[in-house]
Amino acid sequence: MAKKAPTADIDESMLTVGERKREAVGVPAVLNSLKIAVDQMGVRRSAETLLRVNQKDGFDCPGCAWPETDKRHVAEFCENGAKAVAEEATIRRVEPEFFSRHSVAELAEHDDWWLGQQGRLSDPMILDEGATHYRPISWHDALQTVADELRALDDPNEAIFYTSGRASNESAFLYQLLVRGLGTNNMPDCSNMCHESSGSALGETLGIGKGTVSIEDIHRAELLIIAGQNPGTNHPRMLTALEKAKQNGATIIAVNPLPEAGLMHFNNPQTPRGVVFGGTKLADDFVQIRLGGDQALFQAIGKHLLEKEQESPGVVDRSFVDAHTSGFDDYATAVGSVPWADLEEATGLSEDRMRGVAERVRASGSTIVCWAMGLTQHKHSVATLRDVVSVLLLQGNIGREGAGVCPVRGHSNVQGDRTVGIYEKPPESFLDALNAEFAFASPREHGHDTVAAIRAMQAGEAKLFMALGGNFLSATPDTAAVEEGMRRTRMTVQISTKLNRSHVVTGARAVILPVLGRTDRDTRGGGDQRVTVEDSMGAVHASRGRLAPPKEGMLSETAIIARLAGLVFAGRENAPRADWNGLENDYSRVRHHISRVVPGFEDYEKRIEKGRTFYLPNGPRDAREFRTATGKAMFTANALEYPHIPEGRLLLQTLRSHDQFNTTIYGKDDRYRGIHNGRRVVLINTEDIAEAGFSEGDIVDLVSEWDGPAGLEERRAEEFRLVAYDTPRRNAAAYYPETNVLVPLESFADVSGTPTSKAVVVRLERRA
Ligand SMILES: Nc1nc2c(c(=O)[nH]1)N[C@H]1C(S)=C(S)[C@@H](COP(=O)(O)OP(=O)(O)OC[C@H]3O[C@@H](n4cnc5c(=O)[nH]c(N)nc54)[C@H](O)[C@@H]3O)O[C@H]1N2
Ligand SMILES: Nc1nc2c(c(=O)[nH]1)N[C@H]1C(S)=C(S)[C@@H](COP(=O)(O)OP(=O)(O)OC[C@H]3O[C@@H](n4cnc5c(=O)[nH]c(N)nc54)[C@H](O)[C@@H]3O)O[C@H]1N2
Ligand SMILES: [Mo]
Repeated sequence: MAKKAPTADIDESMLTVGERKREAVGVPAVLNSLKIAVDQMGVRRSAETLLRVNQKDGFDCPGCAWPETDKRHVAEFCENGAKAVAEEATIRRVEPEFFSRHSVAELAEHDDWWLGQQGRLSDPMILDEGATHYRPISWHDALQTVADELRALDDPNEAIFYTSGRASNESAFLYQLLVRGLGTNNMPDCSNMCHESSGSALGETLGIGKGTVSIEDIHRAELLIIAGQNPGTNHPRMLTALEKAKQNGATIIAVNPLPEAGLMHFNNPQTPRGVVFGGTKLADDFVQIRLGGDQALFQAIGKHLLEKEQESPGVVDRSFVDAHTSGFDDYATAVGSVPWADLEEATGLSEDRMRGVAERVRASGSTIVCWAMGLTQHKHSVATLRDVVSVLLLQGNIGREGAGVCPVRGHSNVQGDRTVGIYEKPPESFLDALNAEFAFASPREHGHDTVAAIRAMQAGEAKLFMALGGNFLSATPDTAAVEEGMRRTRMTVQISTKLNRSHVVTGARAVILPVLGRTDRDTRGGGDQRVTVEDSMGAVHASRGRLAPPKEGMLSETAIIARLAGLVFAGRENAPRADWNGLENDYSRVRHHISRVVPGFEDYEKRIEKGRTFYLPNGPRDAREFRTATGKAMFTANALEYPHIPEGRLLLQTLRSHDQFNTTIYGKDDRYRGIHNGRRVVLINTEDIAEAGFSEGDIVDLVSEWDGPAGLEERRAEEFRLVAYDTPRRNAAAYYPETNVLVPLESFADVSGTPTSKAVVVRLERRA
């Protein structure tokens, strides 16, 4: 039997701290995810649903963007994938009656866990100006209300259109068409807070803002460096690929301030080897680096390789460097002159230790570097990733088997959304193709990214905020500032599956448009519809849900946007020419448009038939073709940067527990790290606890300090418990989104604008 929704928020006084795990997955994971699934949807629906995840002609897992292998297991089992599915396929419902029982003010007192746990949204709702409660509204009136508000804007740049990475290619493509049809590029997305630094660095140096490896490359690499990533929790299916790589003889180096269980050891529940024989050791070398020290580590590797090349040529792949790269000399001079003492200070590692890592790189014939948020959410992230690229270029590790860059993407279709046009800085070529296809004039002025959007809201310049999924309020930095900004708008619109805090901190008016999710059957125009997604490695495939939708008459994202666009553009000059009604009822017609606008989607419909997957073209991977400013892969010379931690302060990284998907909190445990029944903890080195005059278990406030233009700014997050943990001195960790309130809006990465969620200067204050 499914369990009822909780009636109270997380009670942090129940929190317990147990032992940290030394390995990931295994049978406990299966049991844990089954329990969550059964709580949400009962036994029968759990079995029915979980068997369909990532199967050919089934639905794409709404969890992470890690690719499927061609031979899919029967129920390729992933604990956190199962939780993502259960969260969506829950039988709990949030119906109009729920909203008449709870005022918006009351709902705003709850945390994201409580809100999400209440169940699936099923009816369009509106909050009228001055009203205390949302009330139900018909689909037609809801969409007409939003359309009227959009049509009434004096300037389309007064609206902001956010996208989260679960949106399908079809819905995202229509959404960007709607937005550009209105006349703005104000399209901040979750990517701005996520892999934007990767896109910036890779676009500049390799000419494509994506990874250059396939899943087979991972299996065949001789050396895998996994930096700033916690795959055991966030990409559990990646562990299967790493296991395979190990079996093929690969070496794995994990670079992380924390000894994450999933990096160390993997117990595969799909194999007898995992269940009975204790699994596979993963990391051959765990490099416990200081927060933000990665640029220094990669400069050290480059420096060492170049020194060895001097001693005996052959380390550097000269023919590759000469034929395919630019900037080698400047790079060599730059890393040649960085003092080892600086590299040691930045990383907390000795020169010998770093040379040891570099020797493994030297010995490898094919190297892949994988990374996620630990590398992208720092002030100097773009520079760090340029240095990662340079190290790979030295040995010709781009565009051949078992080698390359692997930014491991987050949301299941975040990469696809960008491919089909969700971007505040669209390339001209994309806009030209869009104009030709739909006979209108796209706006050329770049739009707001996430940080700029928040500033526009604060300044009262943003009148309307619409979100295609996500939880803008809780995912963005500086929660208090965003809250104030959201409240200043005239209308907020959420197209979503579940309640979250962005639905209860609203503009003067607010509209909720509930949508079908990946697992739901979507029947339109007489046929079941499928949508398509692109995984982290540029492979596109279809996804089709089978479950009965939460409520009769509910619409998909694609249908909602098509219908809204029809209303917005009715009788309008300079609007995209499209058969909105036709698109709403047959998504293959959306795909047909995509195939004519976005390169690489030719014969789209055919290539996704029968569960087939196709790879989008990738110049560096396929042909060592680099569309950069120099026409070659670029070495770059970057000044060394790393965070400076003032006396008596800590550097805080904000990360995910094992029981959450971003701001969606599945449960209250972080099993691998030994945290149970609560979330307000700070993981901190024992000696730092002592030095600050505290004891383990003490409750403190975290106060962030930011040297802003108007002097020292402070932000506070209250009541966190100190937990002694194996982390470098003065490097602490705590969960997002509870700590987002501490991240200053002005603290973002150079070039990419990504908030610095992995480097917040804080002090601890005793609770009075
Ligand atoms: N179950 C589950 N799956 C998810 C998500 C989820 O929330 N839950 N989120 C999805 C999304 S959108 C994303 S982007 C990904 C996120 O996947 P991850 O990037 O793995 O997520 P984080 O929890 O932010 O973990 C950051 C990791 O980097 C390390 N780290 C932090 N700072 C540094 C640093 O300066 N240097 C180095 N070398 N390491 C550092 C941390 O110790 C931690 O291990 O996962 C996706 N998949
Ligand atoms: N401090 C700190 N902040 C961070 C990060 C960090 O590491 N530290 N990580 C950043 C990263 S990497 C990311 S990607 C962002 C994530 O930011 P977002 O993508 O904005 O946040 P999510 O929590 O993934 O969004 C969850 C909501 O999406 C809606 N939803 C779920 N499924 C669907 C669907 O199929 N369709 C629609 N329309 N809606 C759906 C539900 O209403 C759910 O509540 O957060 C960023 N913020
Ligand atoms: Mo992300």
